[in-house]
Amino acid sequence: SSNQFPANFVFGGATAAYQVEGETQTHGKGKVAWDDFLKDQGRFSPDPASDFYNQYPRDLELCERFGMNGIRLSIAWSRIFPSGTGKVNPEGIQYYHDLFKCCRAHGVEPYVTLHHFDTPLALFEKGDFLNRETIDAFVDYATFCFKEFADDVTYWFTFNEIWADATNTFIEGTFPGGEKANLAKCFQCEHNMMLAHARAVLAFKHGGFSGKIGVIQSLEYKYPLDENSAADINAAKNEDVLQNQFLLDATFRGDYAADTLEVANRLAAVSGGSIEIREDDLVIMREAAALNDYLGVNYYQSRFLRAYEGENDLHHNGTGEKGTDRFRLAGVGERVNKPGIPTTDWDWIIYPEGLFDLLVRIRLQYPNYKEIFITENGMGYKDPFVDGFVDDAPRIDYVEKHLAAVLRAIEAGVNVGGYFMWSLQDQFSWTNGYNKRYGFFYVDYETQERTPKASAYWFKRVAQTHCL
Ligand code: BGP
Repeated sequence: SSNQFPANFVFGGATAAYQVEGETQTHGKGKVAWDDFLKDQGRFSPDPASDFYNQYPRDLELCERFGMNGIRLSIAWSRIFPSGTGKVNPEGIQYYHDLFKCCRAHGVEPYVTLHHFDTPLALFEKGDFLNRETIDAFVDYATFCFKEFADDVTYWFTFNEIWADATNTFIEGTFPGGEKANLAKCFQCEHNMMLAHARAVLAFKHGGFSGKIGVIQSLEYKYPLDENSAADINAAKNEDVLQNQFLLDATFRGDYAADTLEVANRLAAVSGGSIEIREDDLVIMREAAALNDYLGVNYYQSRFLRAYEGENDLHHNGTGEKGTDRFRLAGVGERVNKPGIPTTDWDWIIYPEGLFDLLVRIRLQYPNYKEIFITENGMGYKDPFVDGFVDDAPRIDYVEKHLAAVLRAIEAGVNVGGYFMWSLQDQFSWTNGYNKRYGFFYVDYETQERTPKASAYWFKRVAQTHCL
């Protein structure tokens, strides 16, 4: 089997505005729900994070030095429209022009996400994407960016991880305004965000902008714990529809297959609700489905499911104390691990085979997909800083195995255009703070000093030789 990536394959690191920029209350930026949520929680602050607002020239110089030809960035909606709609903030607009120009100067192509968990507070308070007004506002904001940054940006993504936004808000309850086990709201949020995606795609394509556009989904392969148990198979299917198939159908079909709808409606009813899907929505979504230029896949882990009919029992391991995570959702299933499969300190299952299985599945189930970018993949690790260096061998091992899975998928006929490790530099993690590090570049949060880790040197060789 080949260990060679295609000649035009993109190698890069990923970031998100709120997780790297800092300066969350300055330079005219409007508030997001996270600001007060984190303050009230009192565990950690999003300021200064990796101070990317000021440090980006250094980080982009590092990208160039370490062989990367791409970077994932997001625009903070509330830096452009502080209240979500209406008046713009010229300083925020100028900041992104400067940032994109600096990317070009270093030969690093920006892949830009419009929304990465950071709806402006004014819209969040009115119901976020459960309120259809937010959809209109998002399309206006997206269209503004397509025009304003037409000369700076070629590659767009509408949303980052619709599933993560929906489940962390409505099932796990770890994001602002969080509720637990509300399956109906989770599906409604997914549908409304996919409608917003579809409308933004149409605005882009009908507006005659050049460049490409797609959406980023976070996918996990769902395996039944016991392949011979009908109940476990059903649990795996439930979770698959919740996280994967509902969103992939919306992306590539523009509507929902009969088996998708059957599961979605049944699960929504478990929490006493229903999903509103209008016929007009599907007309828009079907048109957009044919126009996606690519799909971004964020992949960290897969799941083994067993049937579960007890009480809801959800506990998020947000501290890195191994073995504390629990996900048992009545009527859906229970996530368990298979003996012998390694996990991280945050109980994330390390299973590169799942990435291969997912990529092949997309090719088979959604043959109109065109191209896939791995827009996030990486390993949260405590990264001991010893004698001025971080030897993150477990991360290298993790990335190597996942890149090997990508190569196997390419051999199996899947069109994968690039890989962005999460994350470029160490950054703030929404529900874990700062001890869960992911970066190629170690960040000393006191001094904002960057130190390339062993993984950065390893990745440089892969990126330069295109060879694993
Ligand atoms: C994805 C998000 C990122 C990032 C990453 C790691 O869900 O798109 O924003 O945070 O996961 O997750 P965590 O920070 O929870 O470890």
